[in-house]
Amino acid sequence: MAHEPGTPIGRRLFLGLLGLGAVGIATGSSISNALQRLAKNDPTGLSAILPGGGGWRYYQVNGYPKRSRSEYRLRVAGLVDTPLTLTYEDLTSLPPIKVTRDFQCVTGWRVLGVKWQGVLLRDVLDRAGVQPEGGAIRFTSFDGAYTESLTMKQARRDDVLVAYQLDGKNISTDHGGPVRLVVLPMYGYKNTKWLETIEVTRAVVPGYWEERGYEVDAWVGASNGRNDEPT
Ligand SMILES: Nc1nc2c(c(=O)[nH]1)N[C@H]1C(S)=C(S)[C@@H](COP(=O)(O)O)O[C@H]1N2
Ligand SMILES: [Mo]
Repeated sequence: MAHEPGTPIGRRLFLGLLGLGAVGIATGSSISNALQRLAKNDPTGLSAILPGGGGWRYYQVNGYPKRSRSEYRLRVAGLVDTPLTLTYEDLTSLPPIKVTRDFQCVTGWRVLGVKWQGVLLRDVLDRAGVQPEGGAIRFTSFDGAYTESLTMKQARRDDVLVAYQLDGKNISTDHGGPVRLVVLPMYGYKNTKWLETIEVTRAVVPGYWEERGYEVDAWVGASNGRNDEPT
């Protein structure tokens, strides 16, 4: 959560909330809840100054689905020699990879120095064995709505992870836990939260936002008409 219970709320932030008409306070729900709602649906950028918020927005197009680590399964399907159903422990027993990179949403917000831990998508693909005609990946989410895509060449990069930790902790439900995709060189929308299926396809099938106008190749600084500095 963006706001840790018990953290003092600064005067500047409090006045900011009043300015926004944070009715939660007036109607008696806790300030903490008001802050959390604000951080999740931030019209102002104010959540960037919340203690512990660090600039994150929480995005979801179809709610925040919850799945525990023990009930979690990742399916690897499509054009593979051996379709797989991996448990959380199957994933964490693959060689762990740690990376630190800024997280950049195409709408403009950025979180500096995010630490991820996970496994290479490539390692997962190699366990299943990609067939020669497999040219792309289609990702689905257990939110039942979100989809994404990568070319096989992109999917096999050293900076594309199936991630299970964020800043040293298990990835929270808000952030797409227990397992989400992390495509470090691309904009946030590639980073499918609540990852459920990795399907090898012949060609790219455009994902949720790609059907709504975002570029299929989502390189930070070189796509979607933006010029953010890659880091
Ligand atoms: N399942 C799912 N994954 C998603 C999204 C979403 O709405 N649903 N939003 C995407 C977008 S646009 C961004 S910027 C990041 C935001 O990650 P966060 O919610 O952890 O901040 O998640 C991406 N992955
Ligand atoms: Mo985004």
